[in-house]
Amino acid sequence: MKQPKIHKIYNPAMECMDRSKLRELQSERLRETVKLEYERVPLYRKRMDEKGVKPEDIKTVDDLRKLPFTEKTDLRDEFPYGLLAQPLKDIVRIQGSSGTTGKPIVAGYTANDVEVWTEMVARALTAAGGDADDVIQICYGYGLFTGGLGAHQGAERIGATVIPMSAGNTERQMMMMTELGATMLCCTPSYATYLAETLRDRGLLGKVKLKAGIFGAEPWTEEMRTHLEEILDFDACDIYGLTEIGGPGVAFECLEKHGMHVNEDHVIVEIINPETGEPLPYGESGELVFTTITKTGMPMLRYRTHDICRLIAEPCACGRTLIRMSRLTGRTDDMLVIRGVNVFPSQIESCLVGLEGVAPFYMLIVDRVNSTDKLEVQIEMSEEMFTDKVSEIEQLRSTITERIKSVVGIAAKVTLVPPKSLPRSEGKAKRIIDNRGLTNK
Ligand code: DLL
Repeated sequence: MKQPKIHKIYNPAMECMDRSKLRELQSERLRETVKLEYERVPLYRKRMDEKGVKPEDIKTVDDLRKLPFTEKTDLRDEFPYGLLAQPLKDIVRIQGSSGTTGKPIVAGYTANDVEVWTEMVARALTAAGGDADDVIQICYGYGLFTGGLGAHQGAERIGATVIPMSAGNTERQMMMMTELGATMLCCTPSYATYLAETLRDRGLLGKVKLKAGIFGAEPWTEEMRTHLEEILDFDACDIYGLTEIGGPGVAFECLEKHGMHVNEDHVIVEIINPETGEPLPYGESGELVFTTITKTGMPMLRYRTHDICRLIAEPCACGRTLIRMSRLTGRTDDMLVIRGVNVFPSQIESCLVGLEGVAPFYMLIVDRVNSTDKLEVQIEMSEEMFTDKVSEIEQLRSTITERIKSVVGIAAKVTLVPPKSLPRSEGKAKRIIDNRGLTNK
């Protein structure tokens, strides 16, 4: 039997604020942040001067659009300390992006910023039903990546018992989870799936006490949630964040599981048209942009995330008044354009999860043959399909091919590969191999 859902509010004063009061608070904090950036960060002063905007022109949230955008390239160009608004002696922590290519993105945090971030994660854990009675197993990587330390700080803040496993070593993760009685799990959704399936295959599910999991750092789907919840009989909640803005916890799901509440007393969120940069109304899909309003070490004005989603303004049944962001449907910069069609890995995933005979591990491989783009989708078969149901493989392959054609709109070559043959990741899953040498902007 599932536990009854408890709608906990970590800090009701901030999470359930009247929205007009929240807007006043945001405006006040925005004014302070803009002043700080203009006085301390040469790049922001230059950008604002170029636009003819002075700090005193920014009075309320409505003036936000007068401000320049910040891009990931700005962080690379100003690497490592060019965007700091405080002397290095006041920076207590450096965190970095988990990306594997190019120059790293690093962000400096003051003690205040670590505190803000801790508060955001504490809210996220509480919203998923966590409290001091919980034993929280963290298998996000600890290190420059914000996942491990971020989840850790939040878990300690709510008084939980933390098992700081970091990523990797599945055998050990399973042993600790079952022996120490972990009640909550924090990791990427792809690793959670791998762990869940391995626990199931080993017949260990009876020893698992998990009541909730908080999964983020990479895109996942509703189908993946259902799959995980079916195996582990718990609540799987989404959590979003990025190094530049404050790590995990920028937005989090409550047990209603219908979009992630944005911590709007710490950040202002906008959705813009990625082509024109114009703000879009609530409900429309576009690029997510954040302005931090309580960070002091490396505040960000209108940071373009390249993540695509929509904002949900309707009140949530949990009682929080914080706006919600939908699941991400992709990124403006990892979107594949294949024969003129926009393809997101999450679309392929939605065609697979729930199908008997396949594991949720797949890879998109794009090649250009005689000027035509070809998409191959490699998908792992389940152990059972591979060993006992060989006669059904062809039928499965054609079902998937049809699904992909109807969901994505293009034909793909589907290859079913043996179980556990695709590379596993302990961090973010790598789902695309693009051999065309294109950048899909
Ligand atoms: O991934 C922070 C994080 C750690 C979030 C743990 C959640 C849990 P970065 O490494 O800087 O930070 O990567 C940020 O990851 O712009 C998104 O494209 C993607 N991302 C993060 N959370 C989600 C999510 C961390 N819930 C980038 N769904 C972001 C989809 C996500 N994508």
